[in-house]
Amino acid sequence: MDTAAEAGSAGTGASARLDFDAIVIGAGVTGLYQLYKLRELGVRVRAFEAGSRVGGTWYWNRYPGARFDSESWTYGYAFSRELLNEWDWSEHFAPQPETERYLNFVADKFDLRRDIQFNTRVTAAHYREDTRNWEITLHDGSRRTTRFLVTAIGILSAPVMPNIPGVESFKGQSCHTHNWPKETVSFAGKRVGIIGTGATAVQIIQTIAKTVGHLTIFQRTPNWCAPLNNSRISTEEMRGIRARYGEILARCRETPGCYVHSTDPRSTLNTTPEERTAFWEKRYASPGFGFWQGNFQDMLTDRAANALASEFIANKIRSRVHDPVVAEKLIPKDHGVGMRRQPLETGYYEVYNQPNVELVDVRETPIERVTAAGIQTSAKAHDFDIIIYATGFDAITGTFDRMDIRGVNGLRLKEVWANGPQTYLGVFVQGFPNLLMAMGPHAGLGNYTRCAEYSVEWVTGVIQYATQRGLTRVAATAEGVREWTDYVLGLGQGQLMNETGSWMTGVNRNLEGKQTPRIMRYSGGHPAYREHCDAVAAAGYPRLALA
Ligand code: NA7
Repeated sequence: MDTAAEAGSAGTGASARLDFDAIVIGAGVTGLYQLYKLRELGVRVRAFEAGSRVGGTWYWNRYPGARFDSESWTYGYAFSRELLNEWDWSEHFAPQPETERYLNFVADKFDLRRDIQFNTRVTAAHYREDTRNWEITLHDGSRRTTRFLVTAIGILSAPVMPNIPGVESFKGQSCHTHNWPKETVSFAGKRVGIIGTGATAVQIIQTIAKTVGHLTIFQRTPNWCAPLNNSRISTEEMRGIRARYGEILARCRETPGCYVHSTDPRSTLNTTPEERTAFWEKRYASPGFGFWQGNFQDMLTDRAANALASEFIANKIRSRVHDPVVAEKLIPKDHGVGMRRQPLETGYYEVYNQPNVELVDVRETPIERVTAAGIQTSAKAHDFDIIIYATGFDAITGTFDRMDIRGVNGLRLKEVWANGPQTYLGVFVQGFPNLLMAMGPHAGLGNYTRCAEYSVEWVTGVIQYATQRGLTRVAATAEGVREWTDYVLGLGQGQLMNETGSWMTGVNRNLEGKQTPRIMRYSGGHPAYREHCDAVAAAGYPRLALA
């Protein structure tokens, strides 16, 4: 359906006078499928995307070494058997260019681009109670009206630069990893500084270390990294994967994080030291998130169990890094293994054995400022040609906060969530009718596409239910939000991950008000999340106010 004719018409009470029935913000993994599903429903829909092409995370994060940490063949969309049949993955953990190609292939196959407006950032979204619709403002000041507004904005799409003075004064090349340039950046012979040692930094460091002239890594908090154990997928192997897609996807549906990995039912301390060492050796040598998602069931809840698993990894680091002083610096001391999202690596620790690589512990020698020539710490001046900011994101709620989202009576979403997200099922917020968050805070989170597909289908179900019945106002109730929020906060208690500062608990030390961990995710496992949401849909959405 051509929507151009409707665009620009003034929003009034009748849906036909609104520009769209539904607007989707974002054309990444979630937004693409959301657009597909809403189009299938026959509603007038348009997606707005800040990037110049589809892909979201896989469009922006084009830094060297960016790749999956989830098995490629568990990450692709499952909704189309034809798509599963047509796409071959070349590696068990595909690099970013391949994933970006995949998402473009999906956009082509389903002719999605004709309903996406690219290079368009949504800056504001205001709800109008009199006409029960949303009016969104684009970066050029123009506006569009819609009955339903669906956010598909990801959880890691608001990059944050470090709060270090002088960042603008650097005369060389520099950028945040999220905003990596499309042109190839050459590191050969260059003096490079990188700030950060999260999952992103680990991928870049191990990649550019192969060609860089000199690399200085500024580390504040080390992370517990485990080997990715990636490999190529032969044609024959891909054929086998394709034949097993049914089984693979069924397995992903059963595990808490929608990965192929699931925890071992044993408790760590009920095993002998020999048994657990053998088990961990196996996990350490296996591909993907095995050590994090496939460990003993108490690894992320029992401190003693966690300490033993941490010591196992610490010894691996000691055995791989030649200089014992450097090795100790690379071993986290303030949190245990798996309490933050585990970075996966390929030769990361060996990088520190290279003579042209230097580790700077910024807790010992803090960065004082960025200068025209490089980075000045309390100990010395480091001169660079390139500075990379692998400093992370204002995760989960940050992208919402960067838009001016206002609900009933001008209520600001940022203020409603000032003390942490409050949602109904991670989809609705009280006071924001007709706003649906695909992959919102407090929803089930894990292997991203697996969770996003479910989220999109559930959101689509609500819109279908409303449109079929001529309902024009779908709103969360106070009880619904209170019950869900209390339930999610209760579930998260006792999870060591929720006590640790990281993007997963909404902590970003560069941002005011984001210094202490909060429960940002539903932690009851995706199967239970789906069961809950399915029951709500089957009962006709009892905790929503429908009119
Ligand atoms: P992360 O995991 O949030 O990592 C950001 C890193 O940047 C982390 O090591 C931070 O140290 C460091 N950082 C941030 N600001 C500073 C300052 N001012 N000084 C020194 N170091 C700083 O983001 P990533 O992009 O690596 O990964 C995000 C997710 O993307 C990842 O988990 C995957 O799911 C994909 P800190 O730990 O705060 O001390």
